[in-house]
Amino acid sequence: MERAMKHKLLDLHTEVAAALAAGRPVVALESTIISHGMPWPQNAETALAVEAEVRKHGAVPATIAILDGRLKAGLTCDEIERLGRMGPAAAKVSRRDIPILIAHGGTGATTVAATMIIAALAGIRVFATGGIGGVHRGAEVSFDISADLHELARTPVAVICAGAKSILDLRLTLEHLETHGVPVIGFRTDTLPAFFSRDSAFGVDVRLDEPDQIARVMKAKWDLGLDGGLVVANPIPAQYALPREVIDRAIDQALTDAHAQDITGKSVTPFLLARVNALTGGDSLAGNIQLVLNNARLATAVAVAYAALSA
Ligand code: PSU
Ligand code: MN
Repeated sequence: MERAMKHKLLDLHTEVAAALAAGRPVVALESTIISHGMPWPQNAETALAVEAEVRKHGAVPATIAILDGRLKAGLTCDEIERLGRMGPAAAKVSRRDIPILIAHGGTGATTVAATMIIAALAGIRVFATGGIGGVHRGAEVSFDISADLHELARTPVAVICAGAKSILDLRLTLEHLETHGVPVIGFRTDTLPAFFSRDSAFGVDVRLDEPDQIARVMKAKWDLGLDGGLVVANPIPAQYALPREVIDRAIDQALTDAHAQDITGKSVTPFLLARVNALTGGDSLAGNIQLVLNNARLATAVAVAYAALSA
């Protein structure tokens, strides 16, 4: 049975601590999606709806962030609202930023990478988000590869996502994951979903149709001492998928704008996400919300199955 691991810099919400101590399923949720991924007030509404979805299906949600210099696993409604209102004024925290925020008592939203680190510290093995970072288009010149990929290589958390947005080079992203030994599992799909689209031209390592099959792969990996995470790619529900040409046009425009404005470093992804949201309007936001809820449902089923295997 897995137990909550304590760390002097980490605050576990009491409900999360109780669930972990009892070996009950917990699902980690990220916060950059709240501050940088969606506009206020839909961001906070979505974060709360995602938590409710996890609860409804039998797990305890643990939204993760750094508040006033403390690592947090499990936020109150007020804390979620605070991050939602801050929006991009909140720091976007990846691995390299964590010690800086801790040292200065800072507040920030955690990316996939930083959420994985804090989840693992807390003893949480399953994490639901929207899309992961990856290898950017043009990375052979820019060297822009998300720290999310390096985290997946080293930190033992399964990340349930809708694949990756095609602001990224999906082929190179998969190559990077392969090199670093990260299994990419397609849930009821043979290809890597591309966030707003249910499929892409790129195959996954294995298609699994049931959550308990995914839990078994997680357990086998970690029982063997193979470090690192897994990507579980869950396609957006069909009724919310966007027409490919609509999304491709928006992404091309966003990339052109980013280039023209010489956007670099950690600003690249938030810039592209905001431009794609603005160019596609309400349709993409509705799809984005629905795919996160869909990922939360699958993550909950996987967490329930994994807890049963570990009991
Ligand atoms: N992709 C999305 N939505 C997001 C992100 C990526 O479709 O919200 C966020 C996640 O928090 C992810 C981060 O971890 O962006 C990656 O940023 P970067 O590319 O700078 O590593
Ligand atoms: Mn980057």
